[in-house]
Amino acid sequence: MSQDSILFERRDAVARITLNRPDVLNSFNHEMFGHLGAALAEIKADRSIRAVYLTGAGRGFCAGQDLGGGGVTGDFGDHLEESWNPISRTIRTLDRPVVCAVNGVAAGAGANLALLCDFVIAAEEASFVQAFINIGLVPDTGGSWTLPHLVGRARASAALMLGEKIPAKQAAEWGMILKAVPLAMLETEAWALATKLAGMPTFALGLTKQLIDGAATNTFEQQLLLEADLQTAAGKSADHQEGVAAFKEKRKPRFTGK
Ligand code: T3D
Repeated sequence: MSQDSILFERRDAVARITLNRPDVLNSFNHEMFGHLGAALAEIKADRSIRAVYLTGAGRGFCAGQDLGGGGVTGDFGDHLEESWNPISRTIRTLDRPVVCAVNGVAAGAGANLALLCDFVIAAEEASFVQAFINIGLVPDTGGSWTLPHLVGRARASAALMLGEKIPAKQAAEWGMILKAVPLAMLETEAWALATKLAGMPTFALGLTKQLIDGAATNTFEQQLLLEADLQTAAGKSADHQEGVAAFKEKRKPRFTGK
């Protein structure tokens, strides 16, 4: 499937999504929410897709909500529930890893869209701007949750309350993203990571994602119990059997994602 504002293609077990409104730094209009939602629904339903790669076309990754023509009209909370929040929930609960290749500036909900992903690799030329405060809004698209968890209160306060550009290298130093690489290396590095993940034990990766998010709110005791539950499930998987067999036979495992 290929739609204008969102390009969606399959390459083996990796689904590639490109935000594609480069003239407005891939900011989201109504149509784009629909197309991204459809692409994510297709990925969710198709278990032969084992990793997702998200990037932007042109010089920006995503400048958040399209502010052209006056921006959002009506109740902003309702708009969030209809547009950004379903995307945020789908990415965080998707039982497959999502790699985000941030090719340029990521602002407002666009920055937080990137930070929802499991692996964020950014071009050194890119930056992250919590632009909400610059237009009198509060952070959304999960940023008020993700940022404090990723970088701690002091740095989250600086990012969210000052609304200044945070260069990719600084974002990496802060632990906001995995790493910053030269733009010329971005696609190669991020794609290699997505391909590697697509060949790993997908079921266990999905459960690991649940554990990582669980740790944000669980007590230590709750987390031990969650680990026990999810290990029961992982222990029954074909990939666990394959992993052990390959270890015993001193060969590389051939994981199927089941
Ligand atoms: O309830 C709700 O749902 C509210 C939802 C809110 C979610 C949000 O995301 S709120 C935050 C919205 N986003 C912003 O406030 C960011 C606005 N953009 C910027 O601050 C800057 O453009 C950037 C820092 C991102 C990049 O700056 P720079 O200097 O590299 O580029 P530029 O020249 O400002 O932008 C290039 C073009 O993209 C320009 O168009 P032009 O002049 O070439 O025709 C600019 O108008 C356009 N553009 C950038 N951001 C947006 C946009 N057009 C529409 N909407 C945008 N968000």
